[in-house]
Amino acid sequence: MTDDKKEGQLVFHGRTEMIFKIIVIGDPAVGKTSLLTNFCGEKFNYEYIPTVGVNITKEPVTIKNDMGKDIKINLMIWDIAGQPQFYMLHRPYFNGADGMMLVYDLTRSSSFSNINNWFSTAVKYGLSGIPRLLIGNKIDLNEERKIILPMAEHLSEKIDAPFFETSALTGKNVKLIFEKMAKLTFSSKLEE
Ligand code: G3D
Ligand code: MG
Repeated sequence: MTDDKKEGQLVFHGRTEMIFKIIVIGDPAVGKTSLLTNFCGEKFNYEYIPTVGVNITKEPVTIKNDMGKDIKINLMIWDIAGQPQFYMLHRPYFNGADGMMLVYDLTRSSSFSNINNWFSTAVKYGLSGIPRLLIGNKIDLNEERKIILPMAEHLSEKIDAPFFETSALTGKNVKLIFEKMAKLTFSSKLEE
């Protein structure tokens, strides 16, 4: 790790660059890793942290602040590694998260109902106050859809998480959700 990284771990890089920890949670096979690979593209580069059972990748996103000035946000994105034993997540995964993406597969009802459990777990670890997004992935499989919009909108209100539908396969809305996550975390830090 470079000195630069160490110092920048939490917040400021000369005022215009910030780094946030984002966790991506949801049932196996909903497309969490695929969303990341689609977003990060060819330079996708994971660092595997065996003790926590996660892959971590860093991706810059540029957003505009209220003054119209460009702000570079580095998203440090934590993705659960494949092995089932790691789905029993523990504290280090959640610790210090600045934002969370709750992902379900819109063709699979169980992955949608489990969002409540994923959210409760995050709350249990003290993350009730951080920005979050509700993401229905695999919209390219619209004909096999099980989760209709009113259901998702209802949950979105209940857990206070803006809702988007994406496709990691076609890339639809993928960039949008990561930019939205960057904006929400940035705004929440300003309020602190
Ligand atoms: P996970 O990280 O949540 O466990 P993965 O999920 O990203 O590993 O994806 C699980 C499977 O769903 C993969 O298929 C992947 O290609 C597929 N998938 C992910 N996102 C989408 C999507 O938006 N649309 C469609 N149609 N498929 C998607 P395989 O066959 O490789 O297991
Ligand atoms: Mg995965």
